[in-house]
Amino acid sequence: MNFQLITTTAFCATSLCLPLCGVTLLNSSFESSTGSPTSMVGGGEQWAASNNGIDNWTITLDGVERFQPASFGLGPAPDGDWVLDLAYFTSASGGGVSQIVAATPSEAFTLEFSASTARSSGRDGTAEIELLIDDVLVRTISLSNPLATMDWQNFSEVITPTSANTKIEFRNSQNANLHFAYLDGVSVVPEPSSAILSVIGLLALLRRKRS
Ligand SMILES: [Ca+2]
Repeated sequence: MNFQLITTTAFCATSLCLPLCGVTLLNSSFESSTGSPTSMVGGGEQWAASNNGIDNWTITLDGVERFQPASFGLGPAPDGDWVLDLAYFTSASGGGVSQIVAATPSEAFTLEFSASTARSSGRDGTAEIELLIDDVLVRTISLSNPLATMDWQNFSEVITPTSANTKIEFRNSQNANLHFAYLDGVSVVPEPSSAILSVIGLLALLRRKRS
C-alpha cells in the first residue's frame, strides 16, 4: 500500500466513520432533558434516579445534578451549556448515568470525556469518577483541584466491546457532601485501525461489484 492510498484510506475512514463504526452516543453532552427535575437546589437541577429525565441516559445509584456552570460564574462547560455533577446532592451512596450503545463485538472504539472537581462549599477538591463497561469497573479517574473554579481535564479510554449492546456508565460513589464530580462532553471515536479496516473492506467490496 503506497502513501497516497494510506492517506486516501485514512481520509475515507474519517469521513465515513459514523455509518461504518455504528457506535452512537446520544445526548452525549447532557444538553437535553424531558420533564421537570426532582428539585432545584441552589440553581441546580436535582434528578433522582426515580425521575429519569435526562434524555437517552439512565440515571443510576441515587441520582445526579445537572446545571449550567456559566450561570454560577464557574466558566463555560466543555461542550454546550450543561454539565453533570455525579455527586448527587447530599447522597452518601453516589450517583451516575449509563447508556447502552449498539456496537460490534471486538471492534474497538475510544470513549472520550471531560471531568473536573472543585474545592468549595465544603467539598474538599477531590473526586473519583468510575467508568464501568457492562457493569465492570474498567477505570477510576482520580481528580484533584485546590481551586473553587472548575479545572476540566480530558480523558480517553479504549473500549473493546464484547456484545452488540454495550453499557457505558459513569458514576461517583463518594459522599456528595464532600466532593464534586463533574462530567461533560462524552463522545465515541472509532479506533483508526477498525475504521481503516472497514474502509478497506468496503473498497474491496465495491471493486468486486464493478468487476
Ligand atoms: Ca454539556
